[in-house]
Amino acid sequence: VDNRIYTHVCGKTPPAHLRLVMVGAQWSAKSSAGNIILKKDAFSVYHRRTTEYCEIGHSVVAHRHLTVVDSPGWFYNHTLQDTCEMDKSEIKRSMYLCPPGPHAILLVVGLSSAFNASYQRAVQEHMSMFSEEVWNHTIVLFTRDWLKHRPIEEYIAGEGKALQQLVEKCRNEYHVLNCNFYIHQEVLDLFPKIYRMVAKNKGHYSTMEEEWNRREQELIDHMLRAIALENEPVPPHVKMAASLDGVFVPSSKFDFILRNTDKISGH
Ligand SMILES: Nc1nc2c(ncn2[C@@H]2O[C@H](COP(=O)(O)OP(=O)(O)O)[C@@H](O)[C@H]2O)c(=O)[nH]1
Ligand SMILES: [Mg+2]
Repeated sequence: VDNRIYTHVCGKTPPAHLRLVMVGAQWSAKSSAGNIILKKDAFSVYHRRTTEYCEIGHSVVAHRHLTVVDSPGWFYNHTLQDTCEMDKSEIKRSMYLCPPGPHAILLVVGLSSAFNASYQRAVQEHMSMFSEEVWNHTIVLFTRDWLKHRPIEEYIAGEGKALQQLVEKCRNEYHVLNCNFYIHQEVLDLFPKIYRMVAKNKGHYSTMEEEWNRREQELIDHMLRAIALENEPVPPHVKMAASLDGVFVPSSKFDFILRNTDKISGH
């Protein structure tokens, strides 16, 4: 069924090997969700400690090769400035660990914590470390077992504006995964959503593009700085050279040639 959806939208065969990156706040169950998707304990899950470094897990699920990159998260209500440089660079690195870029970024949101304005700001600010294009490749992955039998749509509607805006930013692409115990169908149901998104995007998220955008921005900033400096009135710090009009410069190579053209040309 996934293949048919993909071929219908894209006109190509779907990728046989899927690359996914888990991002999100600490304790949102990124590592647990990664393990559930891979159907093995690829990433360590501790009660007292959260992930510090990116890790890569591979497996074959329902005849698909999967590569999942797990990343450290940010503290749920920290601004980007609050997050330490090491965590920031690890989070950024996650996208580069599955070259040439992930088919889907799973933005993990735990259902047990209230998604308020500061949680939203933390998500926005940390996601801004990637290029804006990242949002077109992101699916919100709701984890934890709080939902019981309540439909997720009801939860999203009831949770308030912040969560609704986040889901809208991800083009209403979301999925619920229980990380407390393995439900095969929940994992299987994630794949058509990923394939549909990849088909719509006509490909995966490209870290090459991210790199180019970053360099382009750097160049623009550099030029803007140069223009700003140029417009500043600077007092001349070098004396203007005196004009040499009418002065004979004996060492000039051109002068020598001019004076000897008849000899050179053989006249
Ligand atoms: N009750 C409950 N606990 C969970 C669930 N998923 C993960 N946890 C626990 O939450 C903690 C953090 O999970 P982890 O996957 O390491 O989160 P991460 O920091 O986002 O990677 C661990 O102690 C897990 O055992 C869940 O669905 N229900
Ligand atoms: Mg983790």
